[in-house]
Amino acid sequence: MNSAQWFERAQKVIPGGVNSPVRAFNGVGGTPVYFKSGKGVKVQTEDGTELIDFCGSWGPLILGHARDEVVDVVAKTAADGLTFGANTALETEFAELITTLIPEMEMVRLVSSGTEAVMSAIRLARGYTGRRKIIKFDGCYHGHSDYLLVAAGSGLLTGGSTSSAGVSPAATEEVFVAPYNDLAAVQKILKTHGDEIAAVIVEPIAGNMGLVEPVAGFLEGLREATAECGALLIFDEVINGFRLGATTFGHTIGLEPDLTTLGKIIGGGMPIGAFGGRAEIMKQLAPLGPVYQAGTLSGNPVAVAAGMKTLELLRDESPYLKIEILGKRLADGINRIAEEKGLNLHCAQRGGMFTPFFRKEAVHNLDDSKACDQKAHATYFHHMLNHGFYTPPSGFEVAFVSAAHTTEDIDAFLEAFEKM
Ligand code: KE4
Repeated sequence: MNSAQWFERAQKVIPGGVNSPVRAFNGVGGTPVYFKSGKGVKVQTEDGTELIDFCGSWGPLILGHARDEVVDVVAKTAADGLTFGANTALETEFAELITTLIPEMEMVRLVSSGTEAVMSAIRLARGYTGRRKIIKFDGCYHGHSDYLLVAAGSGLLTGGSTSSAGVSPAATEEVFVAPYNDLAAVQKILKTHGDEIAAVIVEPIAGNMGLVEPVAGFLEGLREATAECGALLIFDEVINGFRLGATTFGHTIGLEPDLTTLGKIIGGGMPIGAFGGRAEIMKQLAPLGPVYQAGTLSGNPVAVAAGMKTLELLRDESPYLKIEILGKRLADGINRIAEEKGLNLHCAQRGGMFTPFFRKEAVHNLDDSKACDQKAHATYFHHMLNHGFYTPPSGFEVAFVSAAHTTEDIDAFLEAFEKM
């Protein structure tokens, strides 16, 4: 069977044929590609084709597919037991590694997804401050817990809506939404509601409306404004964490949020999320404190083994300069070709993250991103796919260069792009 046949069969038993909406190709049209296997930068599909992958499972695969050391430790750990629902030495060693690499995290709690990490961090912020309301940013996506599905990014943008049915108004009444990079808008909300705000949550570098970097002073301003009114600042680093260095982006720029959420890379491809911060906040969590949070597979040994090995490899090999050089080569190449061919696009890039935006003007927020030509993005996506390159099937996502990519992969990508 090929991808089209699998997709037809899947739609009979899985809503939309997918286990996550953004995989449905609504943003680009056509039939989703079915992956069969992956190794390094290459994936084999159910159509008998081989693709060079620049989506990397939406971010976890900074070391590429099926890195030997990670697969080996997963196999070994699994042979000793898949889950215990009891404490293990490994989860303690993992927590020690995370809190060593992220000094701002005095304590950390493991969960099984980024959504769970953010949902738990928001509940903790509300419990710690005794306040209810939160501020988020238009186009930032923080997983699918009810109160964060307001003006969200990622898959909610390819479905045409940025809020979701089924979310009770009671949940969203407590959410203020400001444009990303608009510090004045946040200050205006805090002027009236500052003493009601439990937390401001932000993607320090936004990755769910395409790659949108913070303008100078934006994050620093959020830190100052939240400290002033007693709200907690939450950096959602599910994409950013361990992306540009073997730590958080907040630590890299010397900005300390009150809580940080993590996911993707820290699981090395297995289901893990985490949230952490100062001990005095984290100790509000059950069983020590009144904020309840739990999970059957939290700290699961197999997932922890994959994450631990991944972070150890990132700490020891530090592939970040190589990834930055390759990312820049790719973005500079796309921008050069766009200039030469008069294509209406520019490529944003930071480290291994990149997004070709189909408009010339810079993109600083969701309105800018939505003003891009999504039809042109779809044409780009399918052109690259037909030439053997897999990029995210949505213009509102970030593509990823990994440590497994080579200069040859980048140049081959650019050669194909040049044929647009
Ligand atoms: P998960 O629950 O999908 O592990 O993480 C939610 C999440 C939280 N915070 C940020 C900044 C995120 O980017 C995400 C999830 N990212 C999307 C893609 N940008 C996951 C892809 C999908 O939904 O299938």
